[in-house]
Amino acid sequence: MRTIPTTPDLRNALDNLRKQDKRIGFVPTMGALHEGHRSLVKMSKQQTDVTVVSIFVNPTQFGPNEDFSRYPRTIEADESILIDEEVDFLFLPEVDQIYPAGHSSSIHIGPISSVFEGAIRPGHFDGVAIVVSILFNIVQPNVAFFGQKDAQQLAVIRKLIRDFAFPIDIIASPTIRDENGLALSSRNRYLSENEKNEALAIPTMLFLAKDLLMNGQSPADAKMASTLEFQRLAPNMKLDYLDIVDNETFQPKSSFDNRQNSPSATIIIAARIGATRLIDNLLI
Ligand code: PAJ
Repeated sequence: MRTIPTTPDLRNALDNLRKQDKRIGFVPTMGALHEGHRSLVKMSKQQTDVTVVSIFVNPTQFGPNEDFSRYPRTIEADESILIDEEVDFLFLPEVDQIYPAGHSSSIHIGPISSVFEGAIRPGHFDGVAIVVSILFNIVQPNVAFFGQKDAQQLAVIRKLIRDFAFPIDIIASPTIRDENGLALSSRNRYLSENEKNEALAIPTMLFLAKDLLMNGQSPADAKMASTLEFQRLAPNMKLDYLDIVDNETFQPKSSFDNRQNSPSATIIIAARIGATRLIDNLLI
């Protein structure tokens, strides 16, 4: 694996490979890598000729009171995972490679970026949209891989691709969970054992809501029943939201057709335990 810290060096290396008609796969991350990230890398290795991973803790997607400065940075462990997976290039830029002095442009994706995660984290998806666009322009991949774990981010990226005509295929990868069902997240390392146990109410609630919807309950009824069950199971957690939304627009669904073959809705949840905020979802 070659670790490359600057944009021109990465461009040169990839230009040569592109001339040889190599298919380039890209996995953008903020590091603190776990099995969820590893699954994206494995997908890229299987489906493309050259895999580029970026690690960049993007300041523009963190709010002023969020965890940017304490976001876990574990670069040595990350590099060894990526070497193990035989990644070709690690792009590891400093802030000035992504946002050179004087950088002032922004991207606002529209209504989807101001509901749910976007409502609670104002400006978050604008920060994701600008950094992913810049990374796409630097790497110019054929395919980019994103996790279903961040369902709203995935929908924002798909909208970005359509609205700006990026010639890049987006592939979504299923959420990787631990043996108890908790979705893996770089932020799980902040949780104590007790908090981790209580956080299991999140996947329990998701699977309960799915059962209720599949058995014909309306989204409103399924939402109410699973909210009550969540509060019973996790009295110390603060629920930010729990809802059943359209996959593409993230607008709440007033009805759900349980006979459809492909998923049309997503059950979404965000909750806090102590100082840690967790999000999860289930496609139905
Ligand atoms: P980060 O949180 O590091 O996540 C990088 C990618 O890993 C995202 O596509 C995310 O959805 C995926 N991922 C995280 N946990 C996962 C899990 N348990 N199973 C499967 N995939 C998982 O998301 C970001 O970084 C940033 O917002 C980024 C897109 C890099 C822009 O800065």
